[in-house]
Amino acid sequence: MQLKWTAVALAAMALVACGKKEEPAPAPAPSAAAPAPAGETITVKIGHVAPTSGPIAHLGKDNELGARMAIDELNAAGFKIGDKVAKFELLAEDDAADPKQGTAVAQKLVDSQVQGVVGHLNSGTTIPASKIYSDAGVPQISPSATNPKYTRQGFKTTFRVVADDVHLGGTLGKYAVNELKGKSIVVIDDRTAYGQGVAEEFEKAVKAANGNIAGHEFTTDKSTDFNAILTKLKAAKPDILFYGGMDAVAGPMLRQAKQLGLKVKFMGGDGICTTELAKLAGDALADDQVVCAEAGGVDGDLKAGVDKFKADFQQKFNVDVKLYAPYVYDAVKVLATAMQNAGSPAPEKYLPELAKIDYKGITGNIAFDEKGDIKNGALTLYTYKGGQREQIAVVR
Ligand code: ABU
Repeated sequence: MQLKWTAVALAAMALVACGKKEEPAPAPAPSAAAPAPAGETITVKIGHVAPTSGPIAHLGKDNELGARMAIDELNAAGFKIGDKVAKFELLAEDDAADPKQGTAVAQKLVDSQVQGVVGHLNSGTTIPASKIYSDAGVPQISPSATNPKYTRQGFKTTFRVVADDVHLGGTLGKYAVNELKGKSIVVIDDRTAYGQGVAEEFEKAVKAANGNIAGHEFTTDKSTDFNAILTKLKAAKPDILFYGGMDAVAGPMLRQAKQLGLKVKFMGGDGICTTELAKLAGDALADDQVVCAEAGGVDGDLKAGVDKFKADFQQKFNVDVKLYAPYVYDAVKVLATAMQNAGSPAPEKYLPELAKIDYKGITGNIAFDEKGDIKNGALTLYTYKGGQREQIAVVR
């Protein structure tokens, strides 16, 4: 024993002799799974990603404010996980709807040790980012990315609280043929994961209903001049034009279609189905001209809850809900509830609870199938009258 002590003392003296200070043992790395001491709060970091810059920044901000609303409510309510009060922190990132920036901010959130992520907004960013979250074991709920591939990669961490493009494009394709009685249907898509995907599903459904696709042209999510492709499609004498893309492009496209004398019903998925479309299209948006679908649906008794959310949102942020803020709000609450059910915010502890969640949100009942997709997802078909979005029907 004496010999051992002497050896340690000699080693320390040797360190001093060569000018090195003996370092204290390093503190253990902070772990999301480490329990907080009794009586203290625990901090829970939730990441959120959406494009808060660029052409669809208005939609990215809408999503981010939905997350902010939920986080503020959870903190104000003293939401408990186990016997600790949880203090939720929102780590909000901008991916500019760009896949590369999407993966960069996903890695940043993982490095910041977020315990869950809500986002991203776009399919083109959500899909590549999901690999990063999956590799890190961080649960991710997308409130708006609708490309089916997102939940079909075999990842255990991917969830979605809205319907996908198979449902959206399929329903709209059938509607174009069976309800709108389209005879010459043309398509434009923006070549993004979302725009291309939803347009393909629309086309498939039109053909399955024995409808006629008379042309398909392409643009990008940043284009502003559509005269060449609209002129080409005009030759097919279309009665319906379906656009696979977002409202920031659909608005100017409607204006240019009007200038060219192209009289068509204008259809699109959730990306165009925003309260902003009327502003972006201006007087080119005729009553009943647009038919689009939101990838969620609220009707009956649930409507009062969403209406209250929209009024509270307006009052808190002085801006109207544009599209998916209620779904983002629910997604954050779903993460918190799964953590509460597990008694822990540690991803590996609450992930099994998330997979079997049965949560009554303002947007409806949220439970996931084996892929992580919402069970019994709804769609809401809308048109616009007097510049206001008006519901046609909720369909399942
Ligand atoms: N679902 C429409 C907008 C987001 C996306 O899927 O890219």
